[in-house]
Amino acid sequence: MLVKVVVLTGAGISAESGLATFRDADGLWQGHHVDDVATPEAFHRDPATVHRFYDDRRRELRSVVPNPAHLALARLEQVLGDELLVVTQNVDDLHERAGSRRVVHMHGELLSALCDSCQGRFAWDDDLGDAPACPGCGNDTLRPDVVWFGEMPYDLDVIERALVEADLFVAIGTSGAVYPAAGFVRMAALAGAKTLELNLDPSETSHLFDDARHGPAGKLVPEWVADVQALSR
Ligand code: BV8
Ligand code: ZN
Repeated sequence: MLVKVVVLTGAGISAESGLATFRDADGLWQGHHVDDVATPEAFHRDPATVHRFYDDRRRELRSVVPNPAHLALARLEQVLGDELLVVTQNVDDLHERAGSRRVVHMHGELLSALCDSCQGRFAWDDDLGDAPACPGCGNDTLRPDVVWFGEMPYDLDVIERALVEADLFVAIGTSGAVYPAAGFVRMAALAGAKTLELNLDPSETSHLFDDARHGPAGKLVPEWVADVQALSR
């Protein structure tokens, strides 16, 4: 009997691939204040600093690879097909490089550029700091296609529909500090889903989950996927 599963991932699932998380000791927010690099106000105030922050992260993507947690979720998609949806807060492309196809980037993607003039979105794997021309309208108004604080996340309608239909909601490698993502466990639980947290340590919303397993995602996620595969045989 196939179950409908929604998996929410955060920076913790990419930590073992060598990408910094946000809040851990050596996290991204340590080097920069959120308000200096991840708000529309910061971008209008000082675009060069914001571009440097995202150009560095985009270039860093080339030096990392998916880890066993990403690969296990791609295997799970082979088993569950359309019954699985991965909703990620991450702007990296490691889920796709691991083979996952049913992935929603609610906070955008580093490998995409958004034009402030024509609102066009373009696959992009180069720097944006040197103000390249927009492929759509030619203006030099391209910005990182990421959702900054105060901006509306992408595909909330698709996500909310999947949450209310889910039999199982699993959060992996997320601190539960940023909304509306941190509220998804409540939405899924209210709709009758079972809820599971897989995280290095208890998150800020750990108390809202039916079940929680704590440890590195690279170990927990393959174990959990093996359990689901055994169940769905
Ligand atoms: C919005 C893109 C209107 C850019 C990001 C309600 C209450 C309070 C505040 C708000 C609220 N509603 C809205 C807000 C405001 C704000 C917000 O939440 N502020 C917080 C700080 C209080 N939210 C917004 O502004 C959002 N927009 O609300 O629009 C609206 C409202 C309702 C409905 C529609 C619209 C937009 C927020 C998006 C901002 N952009 N990213 C970029 O990447 O640079 S957020 C960014 O930070 C990430 O995308 C992610 O979402 C968040 C970081 O969280 P995590 O991914 O969880 O990472 P973190 O480091 O915190 O934790 C890592 C975890 O992994 C830890 O628990 C650690 O233990 C664990 N871990 C570490 N290693 C491992 C591991 N686990 C397993 N294995 C390991 N090896
Ligand atoms: Zn344009």
